[in-house]
This record gives sequence, C-alpha cells and structure tokens, in this order.
Amino acid sequence: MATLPFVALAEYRDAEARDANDFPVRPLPPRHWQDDDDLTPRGKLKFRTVWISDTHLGTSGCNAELLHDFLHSIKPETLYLVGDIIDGWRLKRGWYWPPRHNDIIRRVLKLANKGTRVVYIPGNHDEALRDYTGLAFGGVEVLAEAIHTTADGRRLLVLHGDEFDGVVLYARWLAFLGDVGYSALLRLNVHFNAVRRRLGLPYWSLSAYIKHRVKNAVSFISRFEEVVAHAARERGVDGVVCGHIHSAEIREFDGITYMNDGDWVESCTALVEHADGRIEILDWAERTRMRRPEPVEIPVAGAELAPA
Ligand SMILES: [Mn+2]
Repeated sequence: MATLPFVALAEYRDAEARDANDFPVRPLPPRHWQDDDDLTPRGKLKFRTVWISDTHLGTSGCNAELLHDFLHSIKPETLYLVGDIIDGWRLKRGWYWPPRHNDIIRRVLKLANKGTRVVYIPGNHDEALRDYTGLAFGGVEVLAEAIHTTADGRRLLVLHGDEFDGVVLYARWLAFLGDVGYSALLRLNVHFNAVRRRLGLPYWSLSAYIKHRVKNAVSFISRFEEVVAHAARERGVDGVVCGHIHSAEIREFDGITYMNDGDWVESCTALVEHADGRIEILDWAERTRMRRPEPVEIPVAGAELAPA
C-alpha cells in the first residue's frame, strides 16, 4: 500500500499517543470561519441575533458536542432559546445529564453575563417553565413569545410552535371555523397539555400522533408552515420564527416570512441575523465538516520540512 510518508508518520504518532499517554494529540483548533464572516477581536462569530431550539438537553439525542462548540464560537447581541431546550418530559422518566449538558447551560449563562440578551421561550418539552413567564433567572428572561425587530425594521413573532399541532390535526375543520374559533383552537393544545401535566399525566405528543397518522410527513411539515405563517399574518407581523418540527426553513407565504431554526438532535442548525438584518440558516454540522484544518508540523529527524 502506497502511503504518503507524512500521513504514515502522523498515523504512527497518533497510535503511539493512544498507547502511551506521553504524547497527547491535541485536537485541531476549530476553524469554521468563512471569508465573509464578521468576527470579534477574540475570533467569535458576530451576530445581531441567534435563534436555536429543540436542543433536547437531558436526552441522549442531543448533539451536545456540536452545540457546545457552536455556543463557544458565537457572540450574539440577542440569543433566543425557542423551546424544547431542556427535555423535562424525558428527564422525568430517567435521569440523563452528562457533564457536557452542564457546560452548555454554563455557556448560555456566561453569554448572558457578558452582555448577550438571552430570551427563553419554553416549548412543549420544557413547558414547566411556562409557569415562570415574565421572570428572569441568571439574566435569562422567560417569555411565552416575543416580538423581535430586525435591523432592517421587520417585526417577527418568535414562538416555539407546538400550539399549532392541533390546527394541523384539525386542518379540515378550519374552513368551517371563524377566526375566533381558530384562535381558540391554537390555545387548546397548550391548555390540553397543561391540564395533563397537572393531572400528573405525561406529555402526549400530538405531533408524534400526527406523524404516525399522516403517512407523508412532508405534507405535515408544509401544512404546519402554512398554518404558522397564517397565524403570523393574523398578528400583523412581517414574519415568524419557530422551532418544534425539527426542520430548518426560510420560506415566504404571501408576504409573510416563515422561519424555523431546526434542531440539535439531527440537523444542528440555527437561524442567525447579521448586522444588516439579513437572516440565514447556519448549518453547524456542515460548517464543522468544512473545517479547514491548521497545518500540522511533523518534525522529521534528518529531513527538511517543505516550506508551507
Ligand atoms: Mn417541541
């Protein structure tokens, strides 16, 4: 097998380091940066706003390493945690809390401490926090929903989105309901699960139910997006940012911008707003794959290293 000598040597040294701990292999410094990135003096990605949701901390599904790396790489003016951040329903069934999940909480609190406005909008998996809306913990504001104004003056409704599960389920009834009934239906699912919680019943996921009943999950997602955009129009805003369905998206529906920040269970995505108000999906998993490694110097006895 023909192998480049440098590669062979690196592999040899890696193996050696794994065997004996006297030659630690340090991980390569993260290099996610692209040419058009706006960086702080300390090399963090500068954003006006960052939205993340559905991290599901407290479950093994959470991509804690990527999330931790992401939170260490950004410096947002405002950070919205758009629900399902801590999975309280899962934690009730059995404690799962590795140290990395603590690091993530600590990182968020540190951002809040260093001047980032952190807003926590509870979702259905952390809805116990909905009892604390209007309060602040460690510099983190808890709100049921928020109105965010972008740098270019657009008003965006920010909410988790589980309240729309019921509407998607009963979509066929919509034609027969007036706007009053429609709005009531939006709140029904929230109250439904709040009552279940008070009765000590576990969260019953309408969303999972729908995904089982509706063979084509894609049609569920597009219906959800449409319903959320419709609700945003009723509220008189220019757009909406939500999470919940674990599907990052930026789409226009008749002049309303529907945006979903995705999740950190599968896709590892965030929504970011730049200084000029431009909003885009940041795919951290993809960014990590695109990492440009630092050049590694391998000293070779009796050989000159080629100039870089
Ligand atoms: Mn959710």
